[in-house]
Amino acid sequence: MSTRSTATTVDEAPRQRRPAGKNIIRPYGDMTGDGMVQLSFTLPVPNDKRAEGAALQLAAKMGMDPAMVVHTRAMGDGYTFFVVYGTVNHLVDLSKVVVAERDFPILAAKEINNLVRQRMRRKLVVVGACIGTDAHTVGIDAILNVKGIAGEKGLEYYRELRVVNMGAQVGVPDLVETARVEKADAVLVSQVVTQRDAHLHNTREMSAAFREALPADKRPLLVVGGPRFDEMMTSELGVDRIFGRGTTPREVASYLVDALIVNKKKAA
Ligand code: B12
Repeated sequence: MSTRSTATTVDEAPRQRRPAGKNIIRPYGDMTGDGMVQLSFTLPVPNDKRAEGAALQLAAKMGMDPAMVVHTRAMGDGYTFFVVYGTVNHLVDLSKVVVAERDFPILAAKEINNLVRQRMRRKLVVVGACIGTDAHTVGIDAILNVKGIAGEKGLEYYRELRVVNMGAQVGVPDLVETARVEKADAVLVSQVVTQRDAHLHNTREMSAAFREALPADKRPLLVVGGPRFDEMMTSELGVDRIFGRGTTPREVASYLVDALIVNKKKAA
């Protein structure tokens, strides 16, 4: 049920304010529908008047007109951080917005435990890790560790789940081997660093390694998460599900029982 999650921009709007229609909207800054947006970026120039001019030129080329530089800060030698505030003329057509909808119910911990106990008759095994050089474990720990996040306990809290958390900077061969030895039902991988698309390369490497190492019926459910993933990219990355920022452990536990027990809809 995956289609790309972009807000579609449509035709250029006339400069004057327009009443927002039911589906057509524009940004709100000082007054409804005034089209005002705020943008931040860094340019490789020292923080001076010329830098502000350069920021305004960029803003104008991006369609912000008029635009104001409302904040500048030197970022070390020869770099300046800007916040620019200005008007854009694009409209958003809400009827054309497509996102990855949640297609499973959120269950209570008790229901999750009951489903695992009654239908699997053994513990559901989850192996988690941050792979590649990524050492950002806070996200995966929030999902796996008892302490959890946002008032929800992590997967370790669920009596019928067995969690193996491999921690940071785990190599893909190690992950595959651990998943095999532990007989993982699901592998949960976190990728936070996105420089040079590292999260995409690492995820593709991981899913290819599982496909190579294990036949389809022995392969665990492959789940990745991190704040900058496009949740629509599951098939491109060869994984069953992608979770983005703000994910909670109960959402993940509910997905696991839905995919592994209720609907058995492993796809990757
Ligand atoms: C804390 C932090 C660190 C800590 C990490 C400590 C640790 N043990 O995790 C330290 C100081 C070590 C660190 C180091 C670095 N960091 Co850092 N770090 C951050 C910071 C401030 C917060 C990240 C965080 O903890 N978020 C809170 C968690 C709860 O959120 P989350 O990760 O998004 O997880 C949620 C969801 O995404 C999802 N989720 C995440 N993973 C998974 C997995 C699964 C399976 C599922 C289902 C869900 C899921 O669920 C979670 C809960 O809702 C961010 C900036 C920011 N404000 O986000 C930068 C940031 C991520 N770091 C960054 C960078 C560049 C680095 C360094 C390269 C800096 C350097 N030059 O050394 C190093 C890299 C180290 C490495 N080898 O990875 C950049 C990444 C930029 C990019 N485009 O990739 C950021 C964005 C800062 C920035 N604006 O530049 N960092």
